[in-house]
Amino acid sequence: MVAWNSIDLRQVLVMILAGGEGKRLHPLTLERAKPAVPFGGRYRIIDIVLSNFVNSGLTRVKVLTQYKSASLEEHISRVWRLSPILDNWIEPIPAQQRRGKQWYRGSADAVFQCMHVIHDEKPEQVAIFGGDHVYKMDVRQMLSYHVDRNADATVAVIPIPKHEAIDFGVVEVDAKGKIVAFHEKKKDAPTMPGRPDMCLASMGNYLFKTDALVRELEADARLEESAHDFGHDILPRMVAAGQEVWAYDFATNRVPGEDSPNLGYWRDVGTVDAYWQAQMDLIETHPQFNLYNKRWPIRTGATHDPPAKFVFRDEAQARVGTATESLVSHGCIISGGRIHRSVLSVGCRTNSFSEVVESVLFEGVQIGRYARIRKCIVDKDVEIPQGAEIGYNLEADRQRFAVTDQGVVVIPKRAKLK
Ligand code: ADQ
Ligand code: ADP
Repeated sequence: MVAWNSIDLRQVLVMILAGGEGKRLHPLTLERAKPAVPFGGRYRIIDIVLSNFVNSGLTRVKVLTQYKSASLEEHISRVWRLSPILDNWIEPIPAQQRRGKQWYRGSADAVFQCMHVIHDEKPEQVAIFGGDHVYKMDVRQMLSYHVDRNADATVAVIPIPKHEAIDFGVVEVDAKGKIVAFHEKKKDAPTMPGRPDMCLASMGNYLFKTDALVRELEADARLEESAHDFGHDILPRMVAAGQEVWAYDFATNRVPGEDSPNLGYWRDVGTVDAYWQAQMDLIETHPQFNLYNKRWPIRTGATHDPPAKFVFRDEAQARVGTATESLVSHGCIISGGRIHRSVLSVGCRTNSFSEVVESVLFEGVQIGRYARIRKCIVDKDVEIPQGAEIGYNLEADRQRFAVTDQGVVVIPKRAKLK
């Protein structure tokens, strides 16, 4: 196997696909792109994939944005701009309608429309990764696998339950790991040999040899009937033509500071339920996705907020601010009230006799006295009024808010509640 430290990492251009609309995350994505949705208190979803690249030493990164990208672009520009002197950069490329009067069609079109960057940078390899998944990956290991096989393209893969396969690209591989068939979002996708309940899914993360990528994108752009999508068009066509397209087994990836392979923890937080569950995963005593590994930090911007504060007022009246099994970000004031199994972003405030359980609070949320919320996602700057109860009577909640199949209540940004 080619050792990753013999590969010149500067020859790799990274393109992050961050333009998808994230419809299934509504109303959280009504005003922002999915990769800009807050996650884990301090972070935005895109911080996770960008941290994977920076921690892997890959620092020439373009983030391809499109849908409601203002908040995402602001975040990237403010937090992630690296040093041009060191030839490192992470920067957004907004959709520019460079090739005709339309926005990006599929994901391949997004890259095709940014072809000028590939021509300017002349990388040997191009990494094209999704911008909205929760996982840790040392990308150098995938890169050395890809270079070792002299692959035209390498697709990161992970086993998933068969009933979920309709939402994914599913691959069939030969005994060595070369992809022999690619089925994008098909109902009856083939299962893994000897595992009739599991399919091998594409994670939507690809490495391409630059000339193969350019050739395929140019050919695809000429095809009228193409959706110009990696999963629908580019990869199935390359596989059918017998090109060197390999599957990289994500379960073998191991990040520094964690003794087991990363346990295959990878979540597409594409629905509100999956998004809520991934945050509940963070507060486990021994989470699979551990934010506290200093050798693989999840990076984000710093603010000047003071530390979180917990106020002890009057024990007899239970006016004691406590948080258990929770993440509480800086700038929060737990001024009385009980927080349990919850994730609080920067600058939240809870008041006496309130209760916040199994909930996710975005920046600046205020919880009034005696208010009780359960299994709620509360978007930015919402004030939950005194005495309100949300999450205890879903029929009533449905009159006012979006409630998911699994009973998660979403209170949208700046909602005015009575
Ligand atoms: P999906 O995620 O459903 O499936 P898609 O909607 O194309 O596919 O999104 C892929 C990524 O590209 C996302 O990160 C999205 O935000 C972004 N994106 C989509 N359209 C874009 C555009 N026009 N411009 C910029 N970015 C855009 C894909 C693969 C499957 C695979 C799953 C894994 O097609 O094969 O199994 O990812 O989640
Ligand atoms: P409650 O409804 O919980 O009684 P109060 O508004 O009476 O809330 O404030 C409770 C306490 O919270 C204050 O006495 C103080 O200790 C703390 N507190 C309030 N605001 C701040 C602040 N801006 N910075 C630091 N501590 C604060």
